[in-house]
Amino acid sequence: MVLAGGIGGARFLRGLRAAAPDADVTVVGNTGDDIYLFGLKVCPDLDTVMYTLGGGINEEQGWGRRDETFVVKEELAAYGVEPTWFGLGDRDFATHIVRTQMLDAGYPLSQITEALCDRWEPGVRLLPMTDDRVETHVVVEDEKGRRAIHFQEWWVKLRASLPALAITPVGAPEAKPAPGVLEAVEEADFVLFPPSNPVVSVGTILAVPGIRDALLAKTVVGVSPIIGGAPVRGMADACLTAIGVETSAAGVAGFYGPELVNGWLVAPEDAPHFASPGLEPMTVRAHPLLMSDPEATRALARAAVDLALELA
Ligand code: GDP
Ligand code: FO1
Ligand code: CA
Repeated sequence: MVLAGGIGGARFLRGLRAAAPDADVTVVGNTGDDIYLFGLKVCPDLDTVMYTLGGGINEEQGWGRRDETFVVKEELAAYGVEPTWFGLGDRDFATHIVRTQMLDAGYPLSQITEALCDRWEPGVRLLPMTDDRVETHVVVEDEKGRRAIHFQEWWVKLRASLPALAITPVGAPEAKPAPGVLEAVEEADFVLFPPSNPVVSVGTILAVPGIRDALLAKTVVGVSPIIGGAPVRGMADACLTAIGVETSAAGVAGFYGPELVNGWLVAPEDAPHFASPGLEPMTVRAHPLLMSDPEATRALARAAVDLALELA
């Protein structure tokens, strides 16, 4: 089993599929990034996993569809309809229309995700963390005062230019794990945390009551999303700063804690910084962490599996 955010999670999963082609992999996806736009339910992280594993992703961008056009977006902008800062493409729109239609017809997100995956055949079982509505909000402050905005507004529109005073997965405390999530944890031989954002991807999944507790009984191996004190891409450092965690492989390891994460893969240059006590009995192992090409990504996933098999 794997807990996944968007790009980091999806790329790792592609490596895992290559490293263990015969394994039954269940993916629990983050839905805290979800947002209603133009009346449509958009699930960026679920879609990033689905499109990446299904061969439909825009590889350079890491999110959205390849061969995308933006006619509908331009037409909406011509009507003056907000928001204009979120890049929904024409092909992507179809996914959100199908999803919203099914939600309106009463289907839970877990069943809708399964139906969408019938087309994309990602080769894993993709489950949303919950069928309940969870939205990550970020508290910011500027000349207009202090207010909470949607995570996507902070991330995509503001590019995290205002410091996050707080990051809250609204609705998570009342949410229930989606059907099959806790059962899949129980049945899993081990659990992998890909190099996803520890705060707004993996951290949000862990905020759904029951999931973290279920994982405590499991062998968990994580891959650091931080190499040499910086996120590989994106602005994960702004999220870590908001919750008072140092942007380092050790900082993220401490955030998860040794009671949850049993094995931790770090970049070779970060390994010397793990002499620090406090993380015992976590097993820390060095491995190149850049998912720069399919082979490096496969080797990274294999190293995570091997460590998990050793510790399980
Ligand atoms: P998002 O939802 O699209 O932001 O994607 P995730 O939450 O799944 O992953 C984002 C994280 O992936 C960022 O913190 C990056 O630092 C990390 N990341 C991206 N590419 C790589 C890589 O090649 N290696 C490692 N170790 N981390 C990566
Ligand atoms: N990220 C951006 O930085 N700009 C966008 O316009 C944008 C559009 C978008 C549309 C669909 C989708 O599934 C994802 C999209 N993303 C976009 C990525 C995504 O919303 C964020 O990078 C992640 O959720 C951050 O974790
Ligand atoms: Ca995300």
